[in-house]
Parts: sequence; structure tokens; C-alpha cells
Amino acid sequence: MKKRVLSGIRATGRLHLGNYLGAVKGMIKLQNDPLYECFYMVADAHTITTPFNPNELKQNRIEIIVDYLAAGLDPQKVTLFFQSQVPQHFELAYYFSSVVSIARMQHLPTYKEKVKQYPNANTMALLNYPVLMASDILLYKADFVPVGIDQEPHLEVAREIARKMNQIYKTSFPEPQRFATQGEYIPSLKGEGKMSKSVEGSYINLTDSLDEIRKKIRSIPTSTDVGGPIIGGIKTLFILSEIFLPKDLYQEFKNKYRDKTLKYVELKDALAQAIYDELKPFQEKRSQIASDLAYIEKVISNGAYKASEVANITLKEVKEKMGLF
Ligand code: AQP
Repeated sequence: MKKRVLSGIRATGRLHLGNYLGAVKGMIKLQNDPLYECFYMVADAHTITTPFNPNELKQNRIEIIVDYLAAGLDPQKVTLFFQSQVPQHFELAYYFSSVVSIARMQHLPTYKEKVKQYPNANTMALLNYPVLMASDILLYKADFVPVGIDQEPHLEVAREIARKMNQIYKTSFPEPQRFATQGEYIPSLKGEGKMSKSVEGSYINLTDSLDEIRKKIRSIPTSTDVGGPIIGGIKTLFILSEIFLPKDLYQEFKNKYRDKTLKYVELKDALAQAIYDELKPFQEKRSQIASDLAYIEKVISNGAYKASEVANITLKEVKEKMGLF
């Protein structure tokens, strides 16, 4: 039996380097391993947990599918779908909500951060986010979830729900584990917090031009003193350099930093070029795919059909065991 994999990205905007390195790279790695059966969704329903614009959501969810395809996800190997087109996610989340306490959800750091970010949008949907995420994963009985480290508290909730359901109703949910990548936490270009779609100035989009990337990398705050502690913007610079630069070049810049001979602009421009070189094939492929709307629509409808088939089996089991069938 193949191990199952589930992942998703909210349709809140265009993908950035954090999403790519923390999630999409892991998604591609598992797609290419015949031991895994992968389900990758656009988490369009999770998008409404924070303020959103319906017209933008409609467009953004298609853009994420195009991003997935351009990044190398292959619908012949994996199931790509919109979460909202498989309503079994919502039904299972409702059953799961009966084994989760309100206090447990209120104490999650991710919930507290979002309430701080959007104090006027402290909704039931936001509080329920981790329960719906547990349902996304467990509906497919996924063993692995390629997501960034910021999602770890939500995975812990999914494991707790799996344990409780198995204990109370004798279901057979696995306890899902995060599939980590080297880029599991990409810091903000501002030097504080993580790279995030909703924090202006924090991110590099996968569709940015070389000029835009150079400008953004040059804006990373670096103190004039080289050789000090590697924190803030300098840390961001070195984390990205370790991922994108060839090993020897990265080491050379690191040595220069220690020797206090580093010129930041040289490191920044080498890094900008290396990031662009990695993104260029993605960008070329993206414009080809984006022009074929009929193909994109077919991928989405096939995906919903395939995901529903698996979803129905799990839902039937849960309903039977809960006395609802
Ligand atoms: N900075 C990051 N480093 C590594 N991984 C990251 N991810 C997000 N930011 C980083 C991973 O990307 C996947 C998709 O995330 P999401 O779309 O669910 O939304 P998010 O985590 O809410 O991403 P953002 O950019 O921070 O969006 P906003 O600002 O809208 O909330 C997940 O696997 C996540 O771990």
C-alpha cells in the first residue's frame, strides 16, 4: 500500500519563496517517489478565514493551480484540486469538532497571531481553521504533510484528533507527520518574522523579474559592521544564500563576513542572480500554461473527481462508526 500525502496552499495571493521552499519543493519530491500517493489542493476555503475579496479569491485559486503546474507538479502523478469542490472536507470537520475543545483552539499561537493581525475578523472560521486542516489531512488518511514549520502546531492538532477519533470511535486514522524541507522556515526580507504573503516588503514572488528580485534583496537591512552576530536581515541573507548559492561560493562569502572583508552588495547581487536563475524555468513554463485555460479546467475537474472518490470512503467509515449512517 502506498503512503498518502496531503498538502495545500491558501489562495491569498501569488506564491512566494517561502511557500515554494517550505511546501512546494517537498510536494514535488514526494510526487516523484513511487511509494507515495499525493493529494495537493488549493485551500480556497481556508482563504475565507481572514478578510478576502471574492473576485480576487476566484482568480487566485486558479493562479495557484498554474503555479503548481509550472513548479513541476504533474497531474498524471498527483491529484490537484480545489478544497471547496470536495465538500466532504467540511462534513468531516464538523464531526471532528465534537472531539476538540474551544480552549485548545483559542490557545494556539497561530490563532492568536491572526487575531492580532486582523482584530476585527475574529471569526468562527478562523477558530475552526485547525479542525478543517485536520479534516483535509485525515480525509485522505495522509501519513505525510509537506508544509513549512509554521504549520507544526496545526499538525499536532491533527494528530490529537486522529488519536481521539481512533480511541472513541475505533476509526483507523494515521498520525500524520510533517515532511520537512531545507527551506522549512524562510525569514522575512525585513529581518523580522517569516516571509508572508500578507506582510508587504517581506517576500519575493516566484514571478518577480531579476530587477525586482535585486531591488528586494538589496533592501534587506544589513548593519554596516560586518563580522558581528548573524541576526535580523543578515540572518535572512545567509539563510537564502545557503539555499541558493553554490556551496563553495556560500562558504567564501561566509569567510569574508568573519574576516570583515565582505561587501554586502556583492553577496546581495550574487544571491539575487542565483534566485532568478532558479525561478526562470518556472516563469517560462508558467506563461505557457496560463494561456491554456481549457487544460487547467480539466486538471481541476479531474482532481475533484479523484479526491471525492477517496473522501467518500473515509466519510462513510466515520459516519458508520459514529452512528450516523
Ligand atoms: N516563510 C515561510 N517559510 C517556509 N514555509 C512557508 N510557508 C508559508 N510561509 C513560509 C508554507 O507555505 C505553505 C502555504 O502557506 P499558506 O498559503 O497556507 O499560507 P500561509 O502559511 O498563511 O502563508 P503566508 O504567506 O504567511 O500567507 P498569509 O500571509 O496569507 O497568511 C504552508 O505549507 C506554509 O507552511
